Amino acid sequence: MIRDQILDLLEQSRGRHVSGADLSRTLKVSRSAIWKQIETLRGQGYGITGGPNLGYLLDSLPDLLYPREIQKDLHTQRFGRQVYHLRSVNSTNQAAQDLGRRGCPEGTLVVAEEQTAGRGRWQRSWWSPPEKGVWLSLVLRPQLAPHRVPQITLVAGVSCARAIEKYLGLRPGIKWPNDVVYDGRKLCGILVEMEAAAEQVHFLVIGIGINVNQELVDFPPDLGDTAVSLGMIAGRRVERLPLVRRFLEAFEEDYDRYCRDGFAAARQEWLSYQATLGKAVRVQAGLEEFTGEACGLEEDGSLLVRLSSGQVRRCISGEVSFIRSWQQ
Ligand code: BT5
Repeated sequence: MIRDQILDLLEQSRGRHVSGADLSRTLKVSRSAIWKQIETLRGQGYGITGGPNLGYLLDSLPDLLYPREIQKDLHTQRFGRQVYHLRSVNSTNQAAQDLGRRGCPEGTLVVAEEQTAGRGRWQRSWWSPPEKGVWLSLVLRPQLAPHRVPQITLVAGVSCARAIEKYLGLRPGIKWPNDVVYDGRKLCGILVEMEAAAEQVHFLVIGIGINVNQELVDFPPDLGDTAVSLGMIAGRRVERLPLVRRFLEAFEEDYDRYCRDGFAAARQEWLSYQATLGKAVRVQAGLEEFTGEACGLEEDGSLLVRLSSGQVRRCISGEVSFIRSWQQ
């Protein structure tokens, strides 16, 4: 695309003006066509100074998750090779589901600056204010039986924690099954949705929401005590693009290993980040609710909870909340 070619040329000569005539000659389009594209790029947030006579200089890049910017320095084979960027969408999971049904390739990424109806599990909502976080979904097509899908949630949680650690040097924890937390506050949520027949997954949509640059005062009152952003932890503004790239790289690696060798390696990593075991918990699983001590992670990713009777319950899915004591 001509706009990308203009950006490439401006980037290659950073610090030096590139004349409209040079751009027009190299790209074989008129100078007025160049000018029009420059105006569009400015509208997209690229800081381009100068003009047709002075030449053009690229001063600054937008802090937006444009496909071109994500793909720069992205070391993946499939994840994020096709990117749909949306300024605003109801839910990136919804958009990715639509693409999945239309047969998009594995690794197709939908990323939005804002979600107006971001969703969590069980019809809960996910607060996704404009440009403050990473709200993305990936379409995956694993050869997998539906009952193994919850393991992918754990794999994605590990990848997310690993990406954050690699990028910022902060070591988050994972609360079973899908919350990436820091000091007990929720930093990131993961929602895996599937389209499947009885024995075989058609495709999965993995939705990830990471709070990045919200400040405490930005959070709605009901999240103020339970949520946190990377910026609040790091004490500075955090760039979102490298985080998206590190996540895609970590997740592609972990997902490929999972598909090839099974869950064991991800389980070990999950255990190294876990922030659940040894704690008193209340588990809500469907209509059932019970309390106990989270005491282990099964080979298949289920959580083990020891009840006060000594009996150990296995949870495949459910909501875990921490409580003060389970021996009431
Ligand atoms: C989750 O659900 O944690 C999954 C969230 C997945 C969000 C991503 S964003 C991209 C993709 N597109 C979507 O539409 N969704 C995915 P759950 O475990 O049910 O937690 C939901 C609960 O977390 C809510 O009921 C709130 O209490 C809390 N919450 C909502 N927004 C939050 C936020 N930004 N930060 C921290 N906690 C939040």
